Amino acid sequence: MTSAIEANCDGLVGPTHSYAGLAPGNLASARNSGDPSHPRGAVKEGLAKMRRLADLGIPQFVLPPHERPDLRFLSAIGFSGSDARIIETAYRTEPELVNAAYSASSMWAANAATVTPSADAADGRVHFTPANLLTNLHRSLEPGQTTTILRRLFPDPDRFCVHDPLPARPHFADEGAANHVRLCADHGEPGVNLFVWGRGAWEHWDGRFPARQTLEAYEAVARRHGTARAVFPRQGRAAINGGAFHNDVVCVGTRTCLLFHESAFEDAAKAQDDIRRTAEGLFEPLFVEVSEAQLPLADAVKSYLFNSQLLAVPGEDRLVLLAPAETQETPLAHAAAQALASSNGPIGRVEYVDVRQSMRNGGGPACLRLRVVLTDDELAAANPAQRFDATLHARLNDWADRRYRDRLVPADLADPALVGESRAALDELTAILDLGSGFYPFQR
Ligand code: SUG
Repeated sequence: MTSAIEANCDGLVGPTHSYAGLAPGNLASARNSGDPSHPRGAVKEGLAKMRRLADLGIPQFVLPPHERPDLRFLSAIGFSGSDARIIETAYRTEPELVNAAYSASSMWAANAATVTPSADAADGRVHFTPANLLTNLHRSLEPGQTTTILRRLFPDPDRFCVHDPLPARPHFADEGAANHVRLCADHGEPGVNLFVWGRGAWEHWDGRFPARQTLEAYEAVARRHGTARAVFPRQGRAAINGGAFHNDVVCVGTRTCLLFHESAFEDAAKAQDDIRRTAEGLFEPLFVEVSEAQLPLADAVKSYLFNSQLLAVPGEDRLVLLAPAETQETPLAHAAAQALASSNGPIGRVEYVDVRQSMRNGGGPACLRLRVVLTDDELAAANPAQRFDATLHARLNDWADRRYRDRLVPADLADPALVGESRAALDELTAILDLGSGFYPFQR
């Protein structure tokens, strides 16, 4: 057996974190649109979560934020002149486009890419496909920089293959690992890969909210990665209509355990059969279904119980559920979490974490991280300066104290000073994380 561990790569919250109501079907994003945000508080919440993981003995990496505002995007659509003039005219005439150009949405690293560990890939390398995120304008600005980021973190082409994103066509709408779950006996063992999709590319979609992931996108990812043991369950239509814009809002899985809400899959019985059959000879899947009676979908979406990180913690026999504080505060979700931990099932205990700034945009603990299963050699080949530990935590806290604003309101995005502040923060970060020269567009 190859020894491997599941590392987490968290997106660092950027200096322009804001609430702009940019994501239809994401109920929290709509609800909090226009509210003041707290970028410094947000980045520190994320850092504290990374620290918790690192302290539990789980390898943790930092993914740097993207350059925002994306002035290349604004100039591509006809705003010209100095940086200040671009911002000023765009904000006056098309504030929604400025909001998109400023979005710090790359923090939700579960959407950065879909990953196939070497144990499941035909050529024995770790494969990544950065998500094209084309359903939402602000997120469609991410794939290019995400590709650069992943190639910096995982540089050795003999071990890692960071593909280009899929073609940016609606047919191949792709949201990365937010709709992918890998089950296995142990991380280094062969796994079963669940690629959960919302709509078929040729199908007429008339749901209340967008279905962001197509089946065809995931088939293409599995094909180019050479992913073994792939199953393709369909997301529940009712779940999408109820605000589960990604499957990870209603489902999470680690090792042999798949925890999901009754509404997560269009046909839950078939999904379980397919998984069981594909896992035959490797492991016995443990399905933990939470019923609508126990936890109504609306409460699941409000509390983000299923957007917890389900962790195999070194030295602990059973899994740990790292849930958002909102789960603790939603009575039925709290009861469901307690019931999971007190039953004799795969989950041994629950911890709660405060990521409220991200939650207010619909991003829970699981949204903030990209999971990458790595063998010891692969782990050693990742950029060491991005490995999170107590020293990096202190450095980044200090950096955020000096570089981030405490508070941002929507009108602040019209302030041209924010462009320079944001660049200065990223320039300093480039050195801290050893990202190399010309990493961001403004540095080229
Ligand atoms: O794509 N929110 C993100 C949240 C992503 C959560 N990720 C996972 N579930 N894996 C989204 O909907 C809101 C931005 C705003 O409205 O300002 C936003 O993009």
